[in-house]
Amino acid sequence: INCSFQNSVEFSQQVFVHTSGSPSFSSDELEIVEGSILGKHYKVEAFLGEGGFGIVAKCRDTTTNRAVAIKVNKSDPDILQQAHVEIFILEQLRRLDPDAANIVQWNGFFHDGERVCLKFELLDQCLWDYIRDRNKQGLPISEVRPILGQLTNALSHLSSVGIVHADLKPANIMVVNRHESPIKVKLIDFGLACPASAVMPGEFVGTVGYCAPEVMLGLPYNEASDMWSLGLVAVELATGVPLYPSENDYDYLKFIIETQGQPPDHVLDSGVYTEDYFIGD
Ligand code: PIT
Repeated sequence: INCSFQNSVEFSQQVFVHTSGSPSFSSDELEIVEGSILGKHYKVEAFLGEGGFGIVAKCRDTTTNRAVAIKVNKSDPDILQQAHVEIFILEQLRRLDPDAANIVQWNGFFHDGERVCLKFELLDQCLWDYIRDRNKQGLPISEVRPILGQLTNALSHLSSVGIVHADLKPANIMVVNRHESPIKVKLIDFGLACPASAVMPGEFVGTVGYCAPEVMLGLPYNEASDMWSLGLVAVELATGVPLYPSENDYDYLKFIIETQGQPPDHVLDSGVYTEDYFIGD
């Protein structure tokens, strides 16, 4: 397995393009509406999220009357291939207990016509919405601490099975039940995840404002890059606003260098994209 196909879904060459930091909803392209039946017995009740891949819908399993979250992938061949790699990653994660590891529980997949649908446990609200609902004031330390403890636990479990999440951000962290105390969170969206052993420097799509500088520069990366993203999530939880709010990858890298200094020359020299950011010698 290599993760290089991920760029090819939306971008034909080296372009650092990003998934959105915040979710929005629609299903026009997939022709799914409330009341649609997916597979044999999943009735769509609401839309939970959207991305280049397709949508995530809240569905009712009409055989058990249970509510589930279903990720419906578009039938586009590149997205289909991406869905198969995601299934490969989710199968690796089956070695972990999802509750003990603070990762979403995956309950297999089915086909809806040509579309691949992934079934997940239903969770409550992403941290992006959770912070927004508190007027972007930041969460009390009594909540920040347990959330970060659970996320470091999630990263430690991912590392134990050699998986890099590669898109850690508030939109990909879900609160299990916002009315429950203490608060419990789980990691979602392994659509960009990759075995650390199969990382291809320079072939990566992440989110501007959260991804590690080595990833942007096209240097080798590993599980440590998720820890960089977690640091940014930590600041955002505590303050309510992103540490490096940036419109584009150039401004983001500039922010990092202004606050943390420039990477040493020998590091920059081995970056696939160094020339895109640093002009001259
Ligand atoms: C939601 C609500 C929910 C679960 C999810 C999203 C799960 C999303 C997800 C997406 C992936 C993946 C794992 C989980 O690999 O209850 O809005 O691509």
